[in-house]
Amino acid sequence: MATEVKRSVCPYDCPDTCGLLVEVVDGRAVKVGGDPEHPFTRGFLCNKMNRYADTVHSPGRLKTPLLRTGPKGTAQFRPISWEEALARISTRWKQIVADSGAEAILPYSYAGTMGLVQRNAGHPFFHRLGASRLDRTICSPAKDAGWKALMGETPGLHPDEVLESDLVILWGINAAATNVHFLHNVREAKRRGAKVWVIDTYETPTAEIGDRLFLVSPGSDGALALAMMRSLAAENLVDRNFLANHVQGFEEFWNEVLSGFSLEEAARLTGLSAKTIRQMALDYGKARAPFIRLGSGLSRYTNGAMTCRTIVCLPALVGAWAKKGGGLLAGTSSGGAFSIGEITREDFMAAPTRIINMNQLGLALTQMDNPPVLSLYVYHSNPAAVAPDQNQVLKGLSREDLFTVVHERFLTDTAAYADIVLPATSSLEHSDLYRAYGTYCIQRARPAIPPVGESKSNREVFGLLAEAMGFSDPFFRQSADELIEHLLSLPASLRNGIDRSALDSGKAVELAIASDYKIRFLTESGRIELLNPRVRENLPRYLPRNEGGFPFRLMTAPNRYCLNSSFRERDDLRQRDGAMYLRMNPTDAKAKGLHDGERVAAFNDLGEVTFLLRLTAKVPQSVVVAEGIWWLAHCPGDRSVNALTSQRLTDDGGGSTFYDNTVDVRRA
Ligand SMILES: Nc1nc2c(c(=O)[nH]1)N[C@H]1C(S)=C(S)[C@@H](COP(=O)(O)OP(=O)(O)OC[C@H]3O[C@@H](n4cnc5c(=O)[nH]c(N)nc54)[C@H](O)[C@@H]3O)O[C@H]1N2
Ligand SMILES: Nc1nc2c(c(=O)[nH]1)N[C@H]1C(S)=C(S)[C@@H](COP(=O)(O)OP(=O)(O)OC[C@H]3O[C@@H](n4cnc5c(=O)[nH]c(N)nc54)[C@H](O)[C@@H]3O)O[C@H]1N2
Ligand code: SF4
Ligand SMILES: [Mo]
Repeated sequence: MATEVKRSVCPYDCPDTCGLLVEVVDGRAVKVGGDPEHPFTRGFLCNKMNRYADTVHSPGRLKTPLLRTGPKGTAQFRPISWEEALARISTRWKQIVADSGAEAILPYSYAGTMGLVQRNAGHPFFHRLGASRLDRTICSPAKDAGWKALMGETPGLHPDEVLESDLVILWGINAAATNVHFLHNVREAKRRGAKVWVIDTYETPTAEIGDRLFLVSPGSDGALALAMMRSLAAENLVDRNFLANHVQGFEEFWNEVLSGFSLEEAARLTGLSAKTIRQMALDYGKARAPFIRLGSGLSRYTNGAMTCRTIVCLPALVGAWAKKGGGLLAGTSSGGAFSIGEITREDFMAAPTRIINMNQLGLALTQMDNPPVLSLYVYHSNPAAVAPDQNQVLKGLSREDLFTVVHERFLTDTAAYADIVLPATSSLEHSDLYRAYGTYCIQRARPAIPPVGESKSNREVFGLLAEAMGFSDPFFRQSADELIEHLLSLPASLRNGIDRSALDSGKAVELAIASDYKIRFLTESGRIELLNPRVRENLPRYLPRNEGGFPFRLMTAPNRYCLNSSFRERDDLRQRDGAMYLRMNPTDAKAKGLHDGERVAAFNDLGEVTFLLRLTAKVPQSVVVAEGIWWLAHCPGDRSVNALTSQRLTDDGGGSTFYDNTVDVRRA
């Protein structure tokens, strides 16, 4: 049988958004590799995706719709036809709408696929239905709020600029796991003489690339940034010319915040010495073109938006933006490349409906009234594993009166609680349009293989549900490709000059950001707004983290072997990950009489989770680390890490606070 090679795109929630080359034999993907012509992928994939064919053709793929036959959570189902599944769903929903109103129905989706069309496919349907709306804030809205407070709509620094930098700071990002292709650029910068700093709360694999590793107390980075800026000003290392021409409010910032913020205070909060902080300021201030890559780790705290906002001030003070290679990359803002409104169709909403924060799903399912949530429709997300306060989420999902439908590729922890499960296509089986959030590339994908089993794409399923509910708008009958053609026919300045035929052929093309984007700031005043009169706190300042009440601060960071709860279907990756470890400093373990390899329980007010203990000096005292999100079936106990994380929100943006939790640990 002949091998065909087809282009596709990595659909996962990763800033790199790699280009793929898929080898197809007889309708099956047999090999997936990186596209050598993709400017960021450069022909190699991460260790998760270089065996993507094993995910796509995994024996665990769902192949037919399923109907629950046992108690919720026990994953007992029998196969049913699509006709029966759609009839059951629409009958139940019509009843709920008649009895309680459509707001009793809640969609829940997030990042299983990042393709714009499939990802947002449910919005028009649920708007037309009049369902409750979901505030999709589980990831990094606090980081966005921090960036926007100063920089408005200014695009993030192009990742290739790092090649021109002489000081690269990887701040709150474990790029070896979450942004591997960026590290290619960082290595090249290093080869050209740049120094690399890593600022984190424990020694991650990314520390290997750093010349210096600075470990801070979790949630204290705002204090570090403020103290560095105070030193920069005190040592006359601020760029007065840049401040005068491009920055608003430095004087107020100095008078009201920086002048009163001592190095000693920052040392107490961060755990770094005052001498170290001052030296960091001197090195940063003297660097020719310092480049900060800001991760989202430090934004997932009750002070997260303010922490990010404070760090975003640093390049403004030293005028780094004016230098080739200098500035800060929090994320690329390529959103304007497409008219997202044509996909989400807010205009289908007859009247604004209530909005439920996705970080508070547990509360919504157990305590909401007027009306209570009576039906939950989950697609491309796994809230039983990824949402905070797992005990409350599972309590809600266990409700006998909650009608839950889950559209999935695998029988996840969430699907185990469904009344009806629908089988979903993988990215190789449907069309989509992608834009990256760590580069300026966009790409179009067409199906490389036919659907596995009876699986259907998000867009197809919402078309069928619309028909079953009697929604007649022709929009619901449009195919994904028709919608993509429509989106591409609408003008957008970011797409000016792109090679449309390259895009249509499946190749990645780069958006053209304005050449003066680092000097013409897209804020109300046209300047970087250290002082921003339009936000609640006019100036950045130090906000404390959540203090918690238990002795260890719990880091629940991503790792290389999974992506949130995705890829847990893969035996090879789980084996390389080892087991669900809790990593702890040997001195802390000794004080508690705990030993490497034993079963321990981490606990707090919210719950208790069993881990295997791993002792390592890479984790500082008073911190414990649980990397990756495990499926319950693979846990040593009956809960995974999010039974320890709270539904508290960030200071701005309504974000999650996954890293701002404390626990105690004992032998299990
Ligand atoms: N392999 C893999 N890749 C992924 C993911 C994954 O799960 N696995 N997740 C994807 C998703 S959805 C996203 S949003 C991104 C995640 O991207 P990021 O949120 O940027 O995640 P990380 O790169 O792990 O960065 C988090 C880092 O912040 C550190 N950290 C936590 N608290 C603090 C703090 O107070 N101060 C400092 N300085 N550091 C702190 C953590 O220890 C961790 O190393 O990655 C995406 N890519
Ligand atoms: N403790 C802790 N919890 C976290 C985080 C953390 O750092 N620590 N990170 C948080 C972050 S940043 C994020 S973004 C969230 C992400 O949380 P989620 O958005 O829930 O992401 P995944 O866990 O990857 O689950 C996505 C699911 O979508 C399914 N899927 C994939 N493609 C499709 C498709 O085309 N259609 C359908 N219907 N299904 C599909 C996959 O099989 C998978 O089960 O997790 C958050 N949870
Ligand atoms: S690095 Fe990220 S975008 Fe690239 S293949 Fe891996 S998960 Fe996908
Ligand atoms: Mo995320």
